[in-house]
Amino acid sequence: MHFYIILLTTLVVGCNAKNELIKNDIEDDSTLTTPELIAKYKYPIENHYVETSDGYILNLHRIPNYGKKEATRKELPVYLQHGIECSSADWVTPGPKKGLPYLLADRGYDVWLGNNRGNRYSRNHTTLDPKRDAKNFWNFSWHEIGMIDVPEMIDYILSVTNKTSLYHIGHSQGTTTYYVMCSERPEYNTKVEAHISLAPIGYMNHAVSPVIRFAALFQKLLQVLIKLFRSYELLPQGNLLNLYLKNNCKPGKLQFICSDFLFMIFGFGKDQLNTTLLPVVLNHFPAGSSSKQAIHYMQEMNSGKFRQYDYGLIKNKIKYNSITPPNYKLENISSKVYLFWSKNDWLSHEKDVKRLAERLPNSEEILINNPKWTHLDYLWGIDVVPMVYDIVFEKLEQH
Ligand SMILES: *[C@@H]1O[C@H](CO)[C@@H](O)[C@H](O)[C@H]1NC(C)=O
Ligand SMILES: *[C@@H]1O[C@H](CO)[C@@H](O)[C@H](O)[C@H]1NC(C)=O
Ligand SMILES: *[C@@H]1O[C@H](CO)[C@@H](O)[C@H](O)[C@H]1NC(C)=O
Ligand SMILES: *[C@@H]1O[C@H](CO)[C@@H](O)[C@H](O)[C@H]1NC(C)=O
Ligand SMILES: CC(=O)N[C@H]1CO[C@H](CO)[C@@H](O)[C@@H]1O
Repeated sequence: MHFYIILLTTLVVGCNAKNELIKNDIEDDSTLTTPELIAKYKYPIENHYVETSDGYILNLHRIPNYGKKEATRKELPVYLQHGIECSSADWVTPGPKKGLPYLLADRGYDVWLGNNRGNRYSRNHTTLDPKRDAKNFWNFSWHEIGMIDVPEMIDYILSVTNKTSLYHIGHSQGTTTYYVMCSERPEYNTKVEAHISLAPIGYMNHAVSPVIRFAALFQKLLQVLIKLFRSYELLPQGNLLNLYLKNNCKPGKLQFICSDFLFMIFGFGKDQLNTTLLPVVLNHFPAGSSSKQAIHYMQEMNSGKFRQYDYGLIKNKIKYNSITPPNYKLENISSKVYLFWSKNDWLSHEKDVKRLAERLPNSEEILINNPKWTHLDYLWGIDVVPMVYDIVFEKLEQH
């Protein structure tokens, strides 16, 4: 009898202790920054700053590999670029054994996590203040990120590591900015050994996300409202949505609202959603971007083109010498591009991916072997390692 009571208490205490541990981890991981998270899980971490040619100060996070045994070290660095409203944190929130940067580091890669202008880690500028000079500071789209931030981060990484090329992995907007860069600055094709596109976003007119589609209907009106209310920044850290998600996404609270919020935008798929991880994820996301980035995507949905920002007839004529914006020259992307796509992605639609693939001279498609895979499962899906990352590692090894 006694034995059973002791056993029972041990089990209960044991479980409680374990739950307590998980609970603390969840709370910690929600508030820590990317470098703090990486340090907590005992990986080496470095902070780097890149000053762009137009004055933005970008924060790169690095998990270096020089502490590893020479024989296990991989030759070329890997540079990861996040999507819209995301940051370097979204790659690492699932923790070691799940997060792509950790898995790459375990395999001996020197891992670099980019943060494009405007997100919580890259809000500094040599002369502009994101609040006081909002109109100018936030006057950029993913066009500028692809033309300036991505190539300048690549040059920085290559100079620090003394290499001539690297691997590049992008998720969502992180793929758009890659296509922009290699289309318009083709000399960067040779600096990338291979590019992995997770949920490719080039053309967008078949995207099914009802939230985004609905917003796109009112694109012109939204542009007026943005000017009127001076809301040049879209969903910065600490905004009302953030606070709401922070307070209500904990287990036991109205968690279904949080998951439904993600599902409505990115695609329904409960199977791959880890509800324990959700509060952590939603404390790091959204991380801030410009309203102009969202408007540029809406223009894509409405025009069916993958082209530069549409400033309107007159300004287009002055800026581009044509009343419509120029298309991106996808044929210039000579580097190897692996397109990872899925059938339940509400932003990266099969038809749009196929159309993109047709124009890319050196691409290969990989369809995710799970018909319910959504846009966000590439980062946080329960089975992301066997479904996606194992194939990514295989592809990198081939180069
Ligand atoms: C960026 O700005 C923040 C807040 O003003 C400051 O704490 C931080 O040190 C700055 N970082 C760089 C690299 O200038
Ligand atoms: C924003 O940038 C565009 C393109 O670089 C430029 O034409 C426009 O004048 C800028 N607007 C403001 C308010 O600075
Ligand atoms: C950089 O790499 C080149 C060869 O690629 C080598 O000759 C040179 O010594 C290296 N420089 C440094 C500082 O490691
Ligand atoms: C869900 O996330 C938590 C916290 O990161 C982790 O401990 C757990 O193993 C994850 N569950 C699954 C099924 O991946
Ligand atoms: C370097 C390169 O391939 N440049 C080409 C980019 O695309 C334009 C138009 O498609 C060509 O004219 C360039 O030669």
